[in-house]
Amino acid sequence: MKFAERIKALLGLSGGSKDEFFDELADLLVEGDLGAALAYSVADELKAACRKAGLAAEGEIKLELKRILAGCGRETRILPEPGKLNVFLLLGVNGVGKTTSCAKLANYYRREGLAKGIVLAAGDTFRAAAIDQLQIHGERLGLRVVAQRHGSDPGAVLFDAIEAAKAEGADLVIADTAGRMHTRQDLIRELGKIDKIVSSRAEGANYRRLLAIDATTGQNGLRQAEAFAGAVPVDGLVLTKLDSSAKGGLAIALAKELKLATAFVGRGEGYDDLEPFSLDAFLDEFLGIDAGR
Ligand SMILES: Nc1nc2c(ncn2[C@@H]2O[C@H](COP(=O)(O)OP(=O)(O)O)[C@@H](O)[C@H]2O)c(=O)[nH]1
Ligand SMILES: [Mg+2]
Repeated sequence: MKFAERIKALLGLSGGSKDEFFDELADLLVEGDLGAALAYSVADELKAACRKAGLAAEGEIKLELKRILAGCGRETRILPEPGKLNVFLLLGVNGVGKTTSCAKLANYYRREGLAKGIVLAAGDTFRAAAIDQLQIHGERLGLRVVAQRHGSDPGAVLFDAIEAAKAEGADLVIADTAGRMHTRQDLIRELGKIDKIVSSRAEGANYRRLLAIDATTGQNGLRQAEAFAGAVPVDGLVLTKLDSSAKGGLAIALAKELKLATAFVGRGEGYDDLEPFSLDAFLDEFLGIDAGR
């Protein structure tokens, strides 16, 4: 059974406010990637609220649970500011979907008419394949890709891309970066350097750092986010692979534990498989609440 269906089934069985029900709910929330501490505190808060207000009906309990989770979650909008140069940098560990998200974001902003001109920057100079991968996306999307040779300085690639955007009158640079394990302090520190270069080269620009987190990694995502957010300010999360996980409670845990807001969710490998994160819609999906009801 899918996670949302299990939550729904459990809530359907509530029939009062037995302790057992709240324990099982806490376990389900742990499975939904909320993390143990948060799951139990949410279940306790729900139990107290249900007892206080005498909530027993499935619909009432569900809405109360949604209200509690909504109080923990955070959403944010990462949008290009008109009339300015915008630089969006994708960060994260290997394989989470950074490069793919660069292409999806470019596609999204262009489709929605939110950017006039977009330049992609191949800031992952660590792997030659990553440069090719971004170049292929650029060809398919009809976007300029600024790249240098494999092994070159990512800061220099970003500098080039920013200059190219200025020269062309493009208003958005979306930059890929090399994946780095959150456990490698040296690589994490190197991020701080890239960040400084962009901040100084793109003075006056709307500079945003997006951290890509794979929704299927569970609580490890928290450790990753903690390491990255400790090195550079993170403006928003891209929660990728929500199509493969269908749990996604990690978004709530990241908001509650690290105050990180989710900006986008990825739902597949295609260019259109990216959407702005809506906490309200996400919770309906997470809890199996029929929207429009
Ligand atoms: N199912 C699914 N796959 C994704 C999503 N985002 C990225 N991927 C896949 O994950 C793999 C790694 O993506 P990539 O962008 O290369 O990750 P990077 O190492 O962080 O740059 C690729 O096969 C992507 O197609 C997503 O939202 N859903
Ligand atoms: Mg990549």
